Amino acid sequence: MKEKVVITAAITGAIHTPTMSDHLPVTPAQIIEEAVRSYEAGAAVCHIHARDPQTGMPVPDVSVMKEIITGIKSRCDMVVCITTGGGLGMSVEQRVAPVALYRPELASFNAGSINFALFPIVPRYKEWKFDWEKQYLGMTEDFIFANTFKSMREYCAVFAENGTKPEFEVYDSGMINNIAFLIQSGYVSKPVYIQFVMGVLGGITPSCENLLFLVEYAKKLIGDFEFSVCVAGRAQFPICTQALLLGGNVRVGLEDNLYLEKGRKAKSNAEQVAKIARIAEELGISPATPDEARQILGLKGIGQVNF
Ligand code: KMH
Ligand code: ZN
Repeated sequence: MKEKVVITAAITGAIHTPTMSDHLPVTPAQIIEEAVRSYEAGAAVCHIHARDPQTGMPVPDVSVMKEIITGIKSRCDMVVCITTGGGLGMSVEQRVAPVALYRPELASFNAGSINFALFPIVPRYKEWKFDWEKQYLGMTEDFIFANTFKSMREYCAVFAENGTKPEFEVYDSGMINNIAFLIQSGYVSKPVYIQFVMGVLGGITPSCENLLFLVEYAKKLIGDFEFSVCVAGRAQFPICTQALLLGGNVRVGLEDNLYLEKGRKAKSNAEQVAKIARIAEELGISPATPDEARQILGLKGIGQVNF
């Protein structure tokens, strides 16, 4: 086990919709506030998506993204990890645009294509706060989250040109093979940083056996690497605790899970960060500061970003 853990707060994402929780931040001001409060609770990294401030719909709007990331940077020194997963239906060009514009230290890099299915959630709700929500979720019955080898090669080039470290989002074991291929092809260099994303319908389910398998399989194919774990839904805290025991880092936040515990919605991202920080401390592991996280993840430094 390590002594320090990098806690990432995934503030809002592009999966949950405003109907699902009153506490989901959607405006730039709310997202900035949630990121700063997460930092105060122990998060060294925030993972950022942009939403339409009026409707909460995920949008590929680089000016909204800029408002959010500059707002966070003006208030704390946490690492800003910009999404390149974006939201459902965005083009690969729209998704990667903020990397070239803002040259962040870290950005997500989805390591392969999957069925990204949210449609089973729809019948749980009778009324929606906004018109777009039902259609957005429902259309995923026929949706592929496309990350082809061509677009991954192009993403590698954009990341390298801008000194942005890829955080490889791995939803299933085949994606580890994809990363090994990108390394062997010289498109990306080691050590890589992997975020194991468990619990998306279309990807691997969260279980202790599956996480152990992913970590061991990645060791076999890639050798040394840094990793973090995030889980969609209620297994978030148990599996993140397992990640701590395996020497990994953790991601929590309302992007992945709206609850703090069974039957109790989280009122903020910071509540979830504080909970995982507490669990880590009990295990003798302290939350890394942003600068310690930069060291652990091999980032270029906050002085090198373009925002
Ligand atoms: N929302 C997660 C399931 C990204 O932003 O690039 C995956 C994610 C993807 O965080
Ligand atoms: Zn995301």
